[in-house]
Amino acid sequence: MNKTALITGATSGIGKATAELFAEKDFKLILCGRRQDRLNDLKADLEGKTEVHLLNFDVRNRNDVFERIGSLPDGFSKIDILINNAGNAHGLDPMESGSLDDWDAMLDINVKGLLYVSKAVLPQMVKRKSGHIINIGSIAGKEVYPKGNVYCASKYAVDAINQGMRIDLNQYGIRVGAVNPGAVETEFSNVRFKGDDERADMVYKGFEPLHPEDIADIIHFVVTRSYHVNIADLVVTPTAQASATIVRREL
Ligand code: NDP
Ligand code: 8X3
Repeated sequence: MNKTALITGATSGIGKATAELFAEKDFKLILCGRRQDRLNDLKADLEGKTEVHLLNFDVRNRNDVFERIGSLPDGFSKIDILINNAGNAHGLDPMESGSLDDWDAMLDINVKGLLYVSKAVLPQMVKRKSGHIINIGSIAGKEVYPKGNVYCASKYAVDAINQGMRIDLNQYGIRVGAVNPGAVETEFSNVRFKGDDERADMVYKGFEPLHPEDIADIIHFVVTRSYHVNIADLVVTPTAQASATIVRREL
């Protein structure tokens, strides 16, 4: 059996694809999300390949985060790899008309949720002087784009937290790195546009976006380097995407 990985946001998109690939590669898995039916289905799919433990919590609920991660059963209590992936955009509106609820959601989930989960996992890594944390940022954490405002702010925060973690955890030999994707076709845009699936589909029209499996593959590459190699920060886009706003489409 390989190492144990805890993946947040495993019920969909990048997190789910990473869980599936890691199961193939014999990682023991702690899979997190809020949608229990999806967690159950994923466990049923992967259990023939590896050992899976499910944790249902909202990353915004700090008590639940600490309670769930703090009560892992013996076989899963040593976490080697933390993949801070849970997150989403909520809305795409200019600053003056953005919704406060959307802003709260993005900052509470993408920033504070990532911090809560990290804080719950870190003590054991610090004690062992080993561990690897992968933070899923975004191209939105490298470039601000029109109407991206608060989502971009949340991902710039992930970029800063990734750097801060790497600096502070250096003394413990804990590896820290970020993977920052451009456009990946997942449920991301369906969530951003609140169920307007037609608008969500338009985001990926006329070019081949990244697939969640592409990012899973890169995360797997990052965590399987020799211990002396730390991949600190990666930006990954579809070939058709040159920047957050420049995408070559053939419509
Ligand atoms: P999906 O919407 O497909 O998946 C998001 C995942 O996050 C789901 O598993 C969801 O699970 C989980 N999640 C959302 N909110 C919460 C919450 N409050 N508590 C716990 N879990 C939560 O999107 P992606 O796979 O695309 O997104 C994964 C990460 O990648 C995000 O951080 C996103 O910002 C980032 N990203 C995505 C890009 C893209 O183009 N798709 C590009 C760059 C970065 P559940 O609802 O079951 O809780
Ligand atoms: C997701 C990519 O460009 O929609 O983080 O912000 S983008």
